[in-house]
Amino acid sequence: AFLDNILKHPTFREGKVTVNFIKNEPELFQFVEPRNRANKLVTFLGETIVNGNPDVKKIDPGHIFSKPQVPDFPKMDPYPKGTKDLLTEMGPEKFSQWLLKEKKIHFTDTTMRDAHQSLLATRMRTVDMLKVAEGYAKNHPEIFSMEVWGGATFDVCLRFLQENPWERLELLRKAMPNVLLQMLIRGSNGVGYTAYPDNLIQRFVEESWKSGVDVFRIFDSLNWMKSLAPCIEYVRTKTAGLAEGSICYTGDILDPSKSKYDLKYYVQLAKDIENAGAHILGVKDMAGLLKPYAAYELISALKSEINIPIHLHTHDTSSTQAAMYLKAIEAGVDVVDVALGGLSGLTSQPNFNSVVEMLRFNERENILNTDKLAEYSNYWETVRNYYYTFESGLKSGTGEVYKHEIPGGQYSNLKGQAIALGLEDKFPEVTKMYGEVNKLFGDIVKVTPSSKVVGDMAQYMISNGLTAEDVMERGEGISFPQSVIGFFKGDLGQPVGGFPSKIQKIVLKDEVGYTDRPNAHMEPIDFDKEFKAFKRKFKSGMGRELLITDFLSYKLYPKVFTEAYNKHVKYGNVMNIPTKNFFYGMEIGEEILVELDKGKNILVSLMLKGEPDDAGNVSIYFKVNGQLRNVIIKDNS
Ligand code: 3PY
Ligand code: ZN
Repeated sequence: AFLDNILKHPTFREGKVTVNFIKNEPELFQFVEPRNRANKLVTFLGETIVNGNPDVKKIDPGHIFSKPQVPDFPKMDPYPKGTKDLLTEMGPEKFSQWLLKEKKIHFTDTTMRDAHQSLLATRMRTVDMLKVAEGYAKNHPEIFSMEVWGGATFDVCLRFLQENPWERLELLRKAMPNVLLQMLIRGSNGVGYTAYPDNLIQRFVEESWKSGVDVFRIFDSLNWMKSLAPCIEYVRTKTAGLAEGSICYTGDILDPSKSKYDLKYYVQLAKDIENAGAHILGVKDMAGLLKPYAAYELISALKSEINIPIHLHTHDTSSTQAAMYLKAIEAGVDVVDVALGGLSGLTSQPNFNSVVEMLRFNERENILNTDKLAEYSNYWETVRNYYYTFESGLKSGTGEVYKHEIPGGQYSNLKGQAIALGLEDKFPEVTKMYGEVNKLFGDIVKVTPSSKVVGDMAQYMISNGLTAEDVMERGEGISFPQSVIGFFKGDLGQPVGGFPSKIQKIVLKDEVGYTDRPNAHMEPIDFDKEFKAFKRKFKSGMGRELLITDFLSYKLYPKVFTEAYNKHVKYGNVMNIPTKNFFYGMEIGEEILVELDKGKNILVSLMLKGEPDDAGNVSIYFKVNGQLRNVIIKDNS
């Protein structure tokens, strides 16, 4: 192959070889690497063709995929000035004051984070985002921010998509340098489901900023200031970004029978968040429980009590949340979260395209090119079709959400888990039980990770035929899910009003809970020492040097990172495989172009798939850049 490379090289063919030929053309020596990488890639495709992508539980062989149209944009033009440029110019404090004075309503586009987290179990791949990122930032520089990172995306990138979440962020940053990029961070729980050492969260915030995050939406799953405040402080001291400390909204402030989370409670929490140094107040209505008139009251009260801008987030599970936005905008909210039409509605955010129209000719309208927005909506609608296997099946809005209070981001996931546990038929019972578990646990704020605790308990009770009374009466003999035990111990912090003591005792049995910060029970990380050990442990196989960001991934998700790493060693870089082939394999005769690495493309076609031999091995023939390649895959069926 080496000789072949030399013979085919234009310099050689044109007879211009000099003594420096090899020195000048170092890639001639790299023939083993790309070939190796191409082999890894076809091994991955072969695996998917023979055994399926293990993440895909159901395939519809008749499913029709159409080609998404990428909207036009002025490719040669520089990026128009946007909010990121403003932040750089002004710094976070002045930027926050600028936003507060803006009359028009501003928009955060959640399409690349919460929208697909809430509709497609977070499975959206980077490759589908990158196709439109540059054009979107050039066509719509008026957008306040693009939510692109954090929440469940970090875990899902590594666990299911075989992608490096940091690489996703860096690529999007490069493609959208003019608008603010936003992430969701779960306070002391980072982007995980449990508390981590403080210096890990601090370093995580710092590296997230370096990799491209500008707006840090920080929340705590129990609205606990002791988890929110340190994270706000890290953003203030370790970055030049915006700390958006957030209230998680639950219950109904208009319902006089629900006094735990009333207007007074939210106003006090907002003041605490402002006092902790937040540049923006987030109001995070993760389940879509904030009703229009409640929003008017809440936002009006907050506007008169605090002096930082207010950024409102919701999920349209009930299908009435555009009305809620209207009332919040009337009350003076500064920014609202929306998703492009094709990935909006239901458990996702309200429809961007329609909300822009809703406000047209109003004094707070923000003029955007809605024809262009519609093209992007169409793009996402078509792309969504490639992820059909991850759809939750929810077809219409539901008023039940006011009863079960399941967050939009959890709904599709919970459904997937219920299917995996064989509880699909019982899903309505699971959602009902979710509401009952909430009451049993003392009516808590439910958002990741506290929502996962409630979900785990509900599924556990349905699987075991248990009722709330059973738990209260015979709970001593029940071994509860691990997440439930951790919750009652205090691993997620303290709920508003403390734990109900009877159920806490039933769950913890002889153990005792604690009331200080869970982080206080953790050793800080010795970065120098542990990073070195990490590099020794995972020394080769990545095809590149291991970075501090890899180490952070490992510390947040040791098992998930290790598995992702092992897959990377085996299959190489699979992030650029087209989504259809990544999830559903290839058909005979199909030809795809895959970027192996920057500018290095290979053309792969599937020629032949043999029958399993006696040992179950299947021979698969590909053509890679015109050359026949054979891989042998073990059929696991
Ligand atoms: C997350 O934490 O991932 C959420 O989206 C919470 O709403
Ligand atoms: Zn959300």
